[in-house]
Amino acid sequence: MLTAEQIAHFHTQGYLVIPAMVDPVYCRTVIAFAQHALNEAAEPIEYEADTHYPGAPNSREAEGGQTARRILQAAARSPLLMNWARDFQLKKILQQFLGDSVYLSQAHHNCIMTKQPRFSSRTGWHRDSRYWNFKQPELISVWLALGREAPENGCLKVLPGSHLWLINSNQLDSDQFLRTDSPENETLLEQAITIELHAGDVLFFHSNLFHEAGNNQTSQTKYSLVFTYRAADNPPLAGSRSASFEEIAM
Ligand SMILES: O=C(O)CCC(=O)C(=O)O
Repeated sequence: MLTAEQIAHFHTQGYLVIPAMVDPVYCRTVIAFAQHALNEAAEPIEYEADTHYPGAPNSREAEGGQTARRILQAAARSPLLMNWARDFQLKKILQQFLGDSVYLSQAHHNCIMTKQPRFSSRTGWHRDSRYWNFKQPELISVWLALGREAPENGCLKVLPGSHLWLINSNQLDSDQFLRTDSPENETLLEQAITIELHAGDVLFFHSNLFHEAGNNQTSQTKYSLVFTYRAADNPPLAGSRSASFEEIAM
């Protein structure tokens, strides 16, 4: 169970890291699973080229265009991944934030994120909730580091407390990224902190928390397993992409 301080940290800062929550042996097994999926090009996969983010290849046909970014639909791929998505200890933690009845969304994240050395892109400051459609933008994503995550391989940065900020549309660009060229955002962006993780560390973050990540400048692929959860009384809006996959009760 989390301490009162950990719970308060999540509520005020919008994120919480639990170090060494998962056995590194499990992490290595998931990396091996991911490498096999990449070698087999086992769809569904999102490619760097699909994102059109800075640094991504221009198309799937361009040099590096076959570089994967996310191995999608992770939970349904194997009991290996589903077991962590529905882990008992994880459920107990999520219940402290979301109440007794917690659902795993298969429509969002639900992936092994890969950040590969040669063709990885940079992700600007954004809230995951920008394209998600739920009654409230109050979901929690659970980011399991499968290996070391540091600035040199493109780890996450977050703006602490930004899940509570009121942001005007003129502070965002047309894709709803926080504009880095806006004087209004200067003091906000100065508050950024880097989330360095080791294999087995778990980052919990609110779907309204602004976060960004750089590209991978090392020679090793970075892997993270990421799932998203909601409370029972926060269903996806009917007909939206958020409702397009069955949800799984924890
Ligand atoms: O690792 C990254 O590049 C960032 C991923 C991310 O922010 C997201 O998928 O929402």
